[in-house]
Amino acid sequence: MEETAKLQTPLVGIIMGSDSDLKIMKDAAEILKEFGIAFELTIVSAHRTPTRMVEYATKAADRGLKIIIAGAGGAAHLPGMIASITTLPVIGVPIKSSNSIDGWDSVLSILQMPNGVPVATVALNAAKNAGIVAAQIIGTFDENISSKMRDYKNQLEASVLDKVKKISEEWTNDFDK
Ligand code: RP5
Repeated sequence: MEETAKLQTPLVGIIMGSDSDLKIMKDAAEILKEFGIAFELTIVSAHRTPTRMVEYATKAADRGLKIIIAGAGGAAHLPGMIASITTLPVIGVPIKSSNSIDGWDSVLSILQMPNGVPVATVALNAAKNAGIVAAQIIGTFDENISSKMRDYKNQLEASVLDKVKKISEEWTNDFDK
């Protein structure tokens, strides 16, 4: 499955402001690999490589990307600036980075976009969820991915029910009787 994801034209662009974001953003890449969705991953910095940022956002749709996942921390302008240029949906990942005060700076910079230029913002450091949202969007036009998403959700449910059983064996629980 992973090999397929590498050979196909990427559908999801994962970008981040710095290589220091990779420890978080790799979670988006890993879940996309699990779903067998082709992606690319690179650094695009709004502040340090503004020309590259404009070029990336301008060419993204024509290159075949369907969704951009953009992660940044601190004065996290990358997702919003990408969203201001491209017509593709942008999923923003706020990162608690070395220049973050407490993570709220990253969250609010990405979340509080003006009307007309949304960034679909996930929780702090939640790159895995960004990958899942991207897979869900692709699932709206790819039945194979939609079916994998159903399996994924079934697995989540099964793992919790397994824990319910284990806890019930040790503690009292009237609800499931
Ligand atoms: C942001 O500044 C990056 O997205 C990163 O989260 C943060 C710190 O970058 P480095 O100083 O570690 O390169 O633009």
